[in-house]
Amino acid sequence: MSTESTDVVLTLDEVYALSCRVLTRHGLSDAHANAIAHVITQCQRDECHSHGVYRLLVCARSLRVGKVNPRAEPTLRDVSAGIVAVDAHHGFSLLAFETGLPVFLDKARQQGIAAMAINHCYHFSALWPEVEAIAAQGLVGLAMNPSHSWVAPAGGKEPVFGTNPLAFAWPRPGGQPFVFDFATSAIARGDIELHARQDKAIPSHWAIDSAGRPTTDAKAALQGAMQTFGGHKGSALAAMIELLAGALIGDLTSMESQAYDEGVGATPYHGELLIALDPKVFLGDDYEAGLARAETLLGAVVAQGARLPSQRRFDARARSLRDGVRISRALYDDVLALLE
Ligand code: NDP
Ligand code: PYC
Repeated sequence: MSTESTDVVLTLDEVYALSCRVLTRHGLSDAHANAIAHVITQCQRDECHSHGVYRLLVCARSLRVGKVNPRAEPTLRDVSAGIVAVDAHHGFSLLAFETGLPVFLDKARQQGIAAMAINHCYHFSALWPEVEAIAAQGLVGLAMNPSHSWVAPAGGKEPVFGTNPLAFAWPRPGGQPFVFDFATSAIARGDIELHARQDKAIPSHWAIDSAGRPTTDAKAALQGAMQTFGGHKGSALAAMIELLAGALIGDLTSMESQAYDEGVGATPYHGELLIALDPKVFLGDDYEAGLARAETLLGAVVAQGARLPSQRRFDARARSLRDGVRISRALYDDVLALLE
């Protein structure tokens, strides 16, 4: 660890070890702590600050309020040839994802398409590590989940939807996959929380205050309602995610998750839906030609100087692998305080 002015620089091994210490100190089993530390380290490595080391504070608070089962052992249910369900039994989602992944991928390879429902989980993480894990196996991946009802529908002022992320990954021959992962709100709530921690103003299109007026005050935004991205389009996608990754998989919507929380301030409790598609099954003998056509398409984007989503992350990843990661002294001190 080295320090420079107000930042602290950590190696990735140090981030992982610190995360494990904090999480086990708060009662998590080693299996949960390792799964979570792995994803938090990946997010900090890729400079996804809203879902990196900052999430240790969120996990610790969620454990302290006593709702999460810190030693839950996920169980699998073989729903059909193309569907597997993983019950997280009130634990965090990430161990459930790891537990279900091999069966889910197997089903996708056999059927060409498969779905995995994760149920009854506390969820705080970014989705790109999960769709990247699917693409690393040569499959196309989609993931989505509700959260707490923090977001007003386009045209309304009262929170109904969660920040509902949608992530997609497409495997590319010999390179990083094509990946996007975004909240269907204008920004992840974690980003507004980070602005509030630092007393920084937010853009006025991110949220309205509790009186329904656009606000640049991050704290007022957290008390009011977030806005969807792209107006009615983000609103429709947010609704789709409530339906697919809530009602369809027999789990809570964001409104229900918020009510379930009873005001204690834990991370949202609900389900997640993942879909994997195998290009080898879809394309058969045309597999290589199909992937080559995808490369032509993606090449036409970058050829004109536009960037692909996730390119910032991949650049940050290369930098962090070389130089370590940088977090603010204030955040580092707050994380260390969790060990006291
Ligand atoms: P951003 O708006 O920062 O980024 C969304 C996506 O757009 C990323 O893939 C990003 O790639 C890409 N992107 C950004 N700018 C450009 C550009 N100029 N050109 C091309 N692509 C671009 O993310 P959000 O704030 O919406 O979400 C952040 C994270 O929060 C996500 O990982 C999401 O999973 C997580 N989240 C989790 C929730 C949960 O319930 N668990 C709820 C809500 C969000 P790049 O990263 O390379 O910039
Ligand atoms: O940043 O919106 C968010 C979020 C919700 C749950 C986890 N992250």
